[in-house]
Amino acid sequence: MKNTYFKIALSIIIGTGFNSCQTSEKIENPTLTKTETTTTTTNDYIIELKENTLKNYTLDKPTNPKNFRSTYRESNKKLTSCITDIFKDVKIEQKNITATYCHALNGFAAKLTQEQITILKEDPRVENISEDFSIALETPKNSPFKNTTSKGRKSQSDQFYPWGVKHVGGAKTGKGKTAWVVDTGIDLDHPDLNVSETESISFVPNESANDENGHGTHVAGTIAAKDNNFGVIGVAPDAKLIAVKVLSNSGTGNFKWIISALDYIAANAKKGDVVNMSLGPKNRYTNNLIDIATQHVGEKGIYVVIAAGNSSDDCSNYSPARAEHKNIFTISNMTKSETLAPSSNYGTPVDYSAPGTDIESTWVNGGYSYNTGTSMAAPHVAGLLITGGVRGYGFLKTDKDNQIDLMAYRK
Ligand SMILES: [Ca+2]
Ligand SMILES: [Ca+2]
Ligand SMILES: [Ca+2]
Repeated sequence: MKNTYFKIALSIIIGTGFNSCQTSEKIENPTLTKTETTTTTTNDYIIELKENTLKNYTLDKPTNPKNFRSTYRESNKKLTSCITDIFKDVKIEQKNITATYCHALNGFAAKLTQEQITILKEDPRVENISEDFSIALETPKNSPFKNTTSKGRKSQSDQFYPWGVKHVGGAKTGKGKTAWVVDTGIDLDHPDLNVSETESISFVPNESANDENGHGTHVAGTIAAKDNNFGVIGVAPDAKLIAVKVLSNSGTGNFKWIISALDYIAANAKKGDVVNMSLGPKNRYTNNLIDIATQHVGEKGIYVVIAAGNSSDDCSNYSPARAEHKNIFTISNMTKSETLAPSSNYGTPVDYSAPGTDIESTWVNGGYSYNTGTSMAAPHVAGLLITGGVRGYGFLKTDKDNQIDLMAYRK
C-alpha cells in the first residue's frame, strides 16, 4: 500500500511532459506496483553520443561563478536545439528532450518512442543508450540532537565536537576550499553552514536548491559546519558548500538529474574540489552512463566521494558506488566500536570506512539531528580530501568481505 502511494507520488514528480491519460495508465500498470522495490525506470532514455557528434557545438564558459547557473542553463537550451537539429531524421522533438550534457558526458536524455529507440540503437552517432532510473532515499529519521540550537550559545565550549569528526583526525579549516553536495539541496541560510547560493542549482523540477528534506543538510554539516561558538563543527569547517539538488524534498530522484549534476560540476568545479554523492539505488542496479559521467569528473582532478549504500550487499552491484578511479572514493559505514555497520554495503569498490553511525550534524530550518548510514560516512572523507587528503588508520574489527576496510584518517 505504502509502495503504491510512492509510485503515484513518483509518477507525479516525473510526470512533466506526460498527458494525464499516460500518467493514470502508469499508475495502474501492475508491473509497477507488484514489486517491493522503491526504484523504477522513468520512460526516459539517456543517450551518450560519440565524441565527434557535437563537434560543431561551441561551449560557453562562465568566468564569474555568479554566472555558473545562468550560463549552464543557456548552453543547455542551445544544446537542445543543436541535438534536435543533428537528429532531425529521427524526429526527436525539442519538448521531449529533458536534459543535455556536454561536460561529464556528451549526450542527452529524452522521452522516446519504441521506434526511435530502435533507430538510435543502430545509429553511428550514438555510443550508448540506457533507460533512466529513479532512486529514493529511505524516510529520513529526524532525531533532534539535544542542546544544540543556534540561539543562546555563548562560549566556544558550547560547540559540540561530533565523534566522527574526532575519529577521522579532527577538524582542519576548509577556508578557500569547495565541496559540491549532490543531494536533496542544503538549508541555504543555516547559520552553521557557508553555502554559496549563487552557485547552487536544482535539477528537480519546481524545487529550489534549498533543502526541505534534511539529508543534504546533514551531509553538508559533516563536511564543513563552521567553527564558531554553537552547533557542531565539520571535518573542513568554513569550506564553501555548493548545493546541487538531484533528490526532491521527498527524497526521490532520477539518474538523468544526477548526470546533469555531474555535468554542471564538470563545467564549473576546479581541480582539488570535492563532490559528495550520498546516493544510489536501494536494490541492485548498475548503469554504465552514470559510472562514466562520475569517472569523467574524477579525470578532471576533482575528487568524488560516494556512499557505498545501506543494503547489506556487495556494492559492486550498484551504480555509482562501483565506479572506480584514483579520484573516486567509495565509503562504508563504521560504528563507534570500529565495526562495519550491519546495514552497510561492502565489496571491492570500497576504499575506506568512515564514521556513519549516530552522527551529529546540521538539519533543516537551522536545526541539528542524529543520522545513520553510509550517507553520513562519505562526507567525512569529502572533508578530509579538501584539507590535505585521506589515509588509512588501521582496519575495521569486522567486515563482510575478505578485504577488511581501512578506517579513514586525516593525511
Ligand atoms: Ca559550529
Ligand atoms: Ca574504489
Ligand atoms: Ca571490505
